[in-house]
Amino acid sequence: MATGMFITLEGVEGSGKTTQAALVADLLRAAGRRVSVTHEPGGTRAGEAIRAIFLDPAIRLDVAAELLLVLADRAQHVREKLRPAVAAGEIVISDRYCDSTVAYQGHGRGFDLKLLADLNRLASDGMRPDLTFVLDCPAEIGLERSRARRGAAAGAPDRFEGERLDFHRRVRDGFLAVARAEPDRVIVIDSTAPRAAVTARMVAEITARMVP
Ligand code: Z5A
Repeated sequence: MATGMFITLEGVEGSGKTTQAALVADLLRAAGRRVSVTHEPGGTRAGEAIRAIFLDPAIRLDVAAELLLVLADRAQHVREKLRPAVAAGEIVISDRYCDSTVAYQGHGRGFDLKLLADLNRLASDGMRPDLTFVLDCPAEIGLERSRARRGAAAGAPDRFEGERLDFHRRVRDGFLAVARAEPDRVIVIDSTAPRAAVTARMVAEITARMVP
């Protein structure tokens, strides 16, 4: 049985994570690997209920409640879905994980980074990604992509789309700080590049680390 692998995609809103998770998964499946794609918040039944509260701009949430919701979601996601799938030999790609908490609740909201490291360890049960891609683009570009997509779907902006630009810039800086601190785990990719070029780089990096 092939050895499982845990890959996370991180980055600002609209940076292309959802797009790339699907493209990369398709290519890996075509190469014969078992791949599942999941996301946070969400990914489990409990997680999708948490996500609905979390993203609803009509529900006022204190920042501490926001933090505890993403952690509760992660605790369920790891134990119900992520760990069993990797143990069964799958390549699991998660659209967001612990680094999003560091970037959004730490660099964005201002929670203490040491506290977040402890809480992330508790929520994740110590499960660390084998590989993380930060899909990096200026916050303005990501937000514009999200707005264009939402415009097409005529939806309302979520809790974070309504935040000021400097919040999203701090979040981007937060992801880049994580990448600088953990260069062996985290690869930064310029996500303003064409989609196919981003996919090709990601698949090459994953393939290079695969245990047959
Ligand atoms: N959050 C948190 O605060 N703390 C946490 O611990 C966690 C999450 C886990 C989840 O929202 C929110 O939760 C998130 C942080 C917070 N909010 N924000 N911001 P979500 O899951 O609904 O949203 P998201 O994760 O930000 O995803 P997104 O808006 O769907 O963006 P994306 O997945 O990165 O991008 P995309 O959907 O793949 O692409 C966006 C558009 O750009 C789309 O039309 C694509 O066709 C286009 N695109 C993609 N790639 C390209 C390239 N290369 N060129 C041109 N256009 C492209």
